[in-house]
Amino acid sequence: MQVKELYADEALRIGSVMLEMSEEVKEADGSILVFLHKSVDGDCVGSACAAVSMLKNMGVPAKVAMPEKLPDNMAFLGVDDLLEYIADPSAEEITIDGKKVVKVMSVDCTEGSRMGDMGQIYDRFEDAVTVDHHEVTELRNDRKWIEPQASSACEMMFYVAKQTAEMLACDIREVLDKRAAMCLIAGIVTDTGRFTYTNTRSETLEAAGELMDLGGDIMAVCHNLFDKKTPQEFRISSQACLNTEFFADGKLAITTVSEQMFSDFGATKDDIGDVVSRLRDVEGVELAVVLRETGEGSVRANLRSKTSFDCSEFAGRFDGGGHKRAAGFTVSGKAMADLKDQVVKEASELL
Ligand SMILES: [Mn+2]
Repeated sequence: MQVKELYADEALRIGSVMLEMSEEVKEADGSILVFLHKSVDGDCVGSACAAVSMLKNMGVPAKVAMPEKLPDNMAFLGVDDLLEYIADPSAEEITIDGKKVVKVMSVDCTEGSRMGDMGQIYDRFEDAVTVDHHEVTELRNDRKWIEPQASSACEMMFYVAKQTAEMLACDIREVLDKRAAMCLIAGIVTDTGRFTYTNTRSETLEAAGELMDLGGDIMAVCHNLFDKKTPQEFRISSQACLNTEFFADGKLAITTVSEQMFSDFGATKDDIGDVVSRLRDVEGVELAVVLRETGEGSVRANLRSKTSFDCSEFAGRFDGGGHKRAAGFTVSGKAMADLKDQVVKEASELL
């Protein structure tokens, strides 16, 4: 089956599952929470906000269950009213706007273990509706659309919105408003690295084109998510680049960012977000790795590869995951220098 037809079928299926779910929730006078992964990015925030806004347009109270604060560079999306920060995820009954949460959805991730504290809530529901483009081997069922060929969860959500509008025989704007279009384009731009990664397909560009017509502003997204730099972001990322070491005949580039560096520069993890792709862009580099101390006694690794190295498989060795060209993992109870040595040794054998 052509990818496009596949998208259409699956998007239609999920659109009708969402409609069905919203009817059930209306009857129960309840609400829906939409979950996303920890270390939030443009794609999970964009697809979650679009899903919430679609559900609201279907007439049900819905919110995004945020595992952490929204990064400052996403403030331009203006989505604060769609986000819920749940102080006690272990509480027996979770309510939003006074309505009990009776159904859940997840976007850009499938497993509760990737959702931080919010996973405690998500894992209580067995019938979550899911839209995800990460490779997962299990956890598939007829309420989940998992499409590793899609560039982003946002691209998938766009096709869901499109098919839902078709099903309701209404204008897509009634399902997906201008703000939601902006959110979706933000995720597509993020996960395709502004349409430069190999996950950019013609379907991706078609979706982006239609989203532009619906009010999605690619220029605003690129400026806010990529080009705009605070002075501390500029300085710490430059320093991280300067500290880079090369191994395996220049095929492996690796740098580390310590807690000390973060405090010296007055910077946070969001300020080094683009370092790993800058390392990967260096001629001859196949695998780029950024290790950073999280401040919680663990070290986070971000991996990017250029053409052949399977980052997802490598991250799997450390209980992490992701995609072939971009993945990550977190290791606790190991010094960053030791983890670096281990990564250099094991990755060099594969390069
Ligand atoms: Mn994604």
